[in-house]
Amino acid sequence: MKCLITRHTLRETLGTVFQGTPGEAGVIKCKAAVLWDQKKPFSIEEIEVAPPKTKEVRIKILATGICRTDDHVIKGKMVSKFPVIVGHEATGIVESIGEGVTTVKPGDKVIPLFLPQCRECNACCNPDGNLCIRSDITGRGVLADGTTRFTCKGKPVYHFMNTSTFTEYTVVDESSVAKIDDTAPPEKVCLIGCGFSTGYGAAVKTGKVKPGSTCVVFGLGGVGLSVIMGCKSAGASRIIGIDLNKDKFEKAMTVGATECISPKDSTKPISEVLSEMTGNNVGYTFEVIGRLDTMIDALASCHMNYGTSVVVGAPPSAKMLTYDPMLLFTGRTWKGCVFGGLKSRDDVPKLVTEFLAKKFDLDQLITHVLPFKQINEGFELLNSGQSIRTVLTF
Ligand code: COD
Ligand code: ZN
Repeated sequence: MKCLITRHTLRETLGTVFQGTPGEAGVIKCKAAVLWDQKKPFSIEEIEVAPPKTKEVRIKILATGICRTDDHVIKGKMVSKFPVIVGHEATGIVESIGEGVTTVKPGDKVIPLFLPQCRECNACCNPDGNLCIRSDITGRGVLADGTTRFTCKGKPVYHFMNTSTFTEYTVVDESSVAKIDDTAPPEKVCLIGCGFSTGYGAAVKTGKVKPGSTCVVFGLGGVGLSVIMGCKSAGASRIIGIDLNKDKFEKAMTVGATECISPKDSTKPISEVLSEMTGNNVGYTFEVIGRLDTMIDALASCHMNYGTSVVVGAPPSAKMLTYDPMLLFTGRTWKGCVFGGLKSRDDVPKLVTEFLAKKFDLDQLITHVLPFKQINEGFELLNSGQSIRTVLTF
């Protein structure tokens, strides 16, 4: 797709960049997938993308993954204002920067970050924290200054989770962008912007899986597979995958599971099955489904004294959980994490470097690659369960 850029000319290379003074780039007209309302398909529209203001960065998107959270907005399960440009798992090139931006420059290859890292708030300053105060978890749909950079047919269009990547160009706050290695393949490392890191970080950063341990992963979708990769990379000697759908087992074994079971194969509670299988030695469990019953199953399945259970799946909103506190009294640790507990601006570039060093393989997670304009087809693949990750290329 071609973009019409006013006031300045872009180089037609990967480094499509504005060469002028920060803060002086013009408006860009380009194509974006706009959601005008919930429960409606995406509409490919011409939009205007305003130049980045102070401490903002305008990015040309090269590739973007489709994540279940984007679909939550379409289905109305996640609060959002409309019209909106969703998408939050991408790779791009910095096209221009606003005044005061110091950590990226035009031409840099970057990953936009749905979880910002301002490096000033309590969560950012604490070595164990990552839920930056600037995260847009309430669906404000605007940048830090309270306004949007997108317009379409004369109407403002809202941002999504500080990223909005289903567009040829987006604008993000500097706290929501990480520079990555120039040689990284955009259509692969975009997964490090969400799905992969959410699972992998849950194992290596939040769970702190120890070498030689036994891990159990409940839910073998793309995020669960990434948890398995994290457990493997941390040196777990036994990784048991659990899913109702046995079709998920083969891929799980390919990425590092040592065995897979379905809860349907036994009448016993899954915690008993796992205890028998492992000689009562499950060090870590991960809930990667987002269900209340499996959160309790996962907690009960780790060792009663030294076990750790990590909630990775987002719980259904407005639902409460009842559990026997004895499960915790005996010594278990129950944790949760967003983005795997990773500090986004610090850890995303490191993960890209580790990917380039072949520490893990993202190809296993990418089942489909489609041109951006086929975005609605990409969501059909997600909803029919045919895809793990679909990546859209521009
Ligand atoms: N028992 C066993 N397996 C089950 C059960 C069950 N009762 N129910 C479903 N499953 C299996 C399904 O067969 C499927 O294989 C798997 O669980 C779920 O996988 P997917 O493909 O639906 O989903 P993922 O892996 O892409 O993502 C699932 C999450 C729950 C991790 C995701 O929806 C989520 O909550 N992500 C974390 C939230 C977050 O960090 N959001 C920020 C930006 S995304
Ligand atoms: Zn996501």
